[in-house]
Amino acid sequence: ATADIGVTGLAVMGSNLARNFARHGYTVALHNRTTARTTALVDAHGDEGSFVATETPEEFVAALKRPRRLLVMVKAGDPTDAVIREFAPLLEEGDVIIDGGNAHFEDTRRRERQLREQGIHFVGTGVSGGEEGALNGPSIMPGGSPHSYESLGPMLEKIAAKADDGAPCTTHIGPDGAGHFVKMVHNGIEYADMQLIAEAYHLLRAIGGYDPQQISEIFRTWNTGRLDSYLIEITAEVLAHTDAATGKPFVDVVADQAEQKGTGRWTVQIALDLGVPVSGIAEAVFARALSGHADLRAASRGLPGPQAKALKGEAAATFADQVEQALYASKIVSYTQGFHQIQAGSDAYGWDIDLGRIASIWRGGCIIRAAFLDHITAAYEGRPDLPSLLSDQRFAEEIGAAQDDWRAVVAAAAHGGVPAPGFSAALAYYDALRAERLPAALTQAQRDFFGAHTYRRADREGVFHTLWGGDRSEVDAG
Ligand code: NBP
Repeated sequence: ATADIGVTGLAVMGSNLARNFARHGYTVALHNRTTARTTALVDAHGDEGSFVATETPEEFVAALKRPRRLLVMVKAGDPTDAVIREFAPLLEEGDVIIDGGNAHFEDTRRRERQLREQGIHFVGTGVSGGEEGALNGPSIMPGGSPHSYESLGPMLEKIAAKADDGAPCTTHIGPDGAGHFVKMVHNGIEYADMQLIAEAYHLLRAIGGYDPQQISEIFRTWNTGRLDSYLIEITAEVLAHTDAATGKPFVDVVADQAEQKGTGRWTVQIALDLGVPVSGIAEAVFARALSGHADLRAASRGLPGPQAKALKGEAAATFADQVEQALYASKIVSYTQGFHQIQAGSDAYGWDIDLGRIASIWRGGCIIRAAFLDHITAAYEGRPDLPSLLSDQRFAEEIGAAQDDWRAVVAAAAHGGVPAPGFSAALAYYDALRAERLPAALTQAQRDFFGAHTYRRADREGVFHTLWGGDRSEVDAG
């Protein structure tokens, strides 16, 4: 046995991760259900490092040094279970199976539990950065036992992206499903970031009166400031692109129906279970869903509403600055909500996740990489028990300074009839948190009225019920 690690599942992600390991000096055993993929990889890239191509699961396992490290990069769901069923009987105590697919964290918890009984470490691992990241350095979010990280961590740290300060974009996230949970929320935040950027574009076009080329320039400028991020950068590229067939802006020839694979939806489903208000992520998932209802949209197109009037000159430029403020403020809210969800997951499952470390490993390699994440890391380093990102002085001051423009943009969207669910939901969240009193008091009173659900009083301890159907006197319901 000569291989330091083995990769089974050699589609784009598995192939690129295998090459990444090999380029860092590791000997990599290769396996794929269909051998043609293994052969193709060795033919095309065999000279990049040391590979051991294998055909059968037995050969593959035999090629691995002990404790064996076996990275599974197959389609998430049943294929992952099939691969585990195939390989687990061939492994021994202390060996490590790493699942780098986009698994649901509950599946990861189940698999970890089952394999633990056999003495096998199961490391559910989030990998972000797409195929390019897999090859050149992804952000890696491994869960599993701390023991497994001792042998695996140094290898992951080698192949991971490096942040600007040189730190590797990986860390041990926490036990069992913690890695996949954090990857899931990462993707949820990614949905929210993308939705906010899309709304900024829409507003700049419909109300600002800018064309895609000009908006590309605006994004390019934003990318040199506090919004500096991969998603802003690629947005500028997309908006500057012209369709070769028609000569039109590319964004105008793409069908306006956004698809999704499921991690954003999972984030919202789990947030509902945990009772965490991730309204920005939810709006982003629903915005994609709404866009896909072509028939409903066609049937609704004639509904009355204002026609947004485009601003000109100085007024348009001022509006663009306001949109930048609204985007930044809404982004702070998205991350506040996402980190709240990670904290809630960590509490519910006993993962003890270090939120500052999470922000720090998202600084490179992944889709939401952004300069902004440095400030989140600093916020949690300064105060590990920070109740919310909005409690951090820097973020509180920034959002405070942005709020007038943010409100102006949300108002302009409403007046102009331009949907801005992400901006609006973020602002509503901010104002709800700030509120001295919420109308939840009325909601709870209604619940007591129709269902005798009882209520607590703001002025004294206890649980009460009002006899709504009788003399409306209050009784002690404690
Ligand atoms: P795919 O998700 O397209 O999966 C293809 C691989 O799964 C092939 O190697 C295929 O083998 C194997 N496979 C299947 Br399908 N069913 C199998 C089974 N029953 N037994 C054994 N192998 C089976 O590949 P991918 O796009 O490279 O993604 C791999 C994983 O990484 C997925 O879980 C994905 O969600 C995750 N991920 C993807 C990205 C991305 O940007 N694409 C990013 C981060 C994570 P075959 O060749 O024999 O058909």
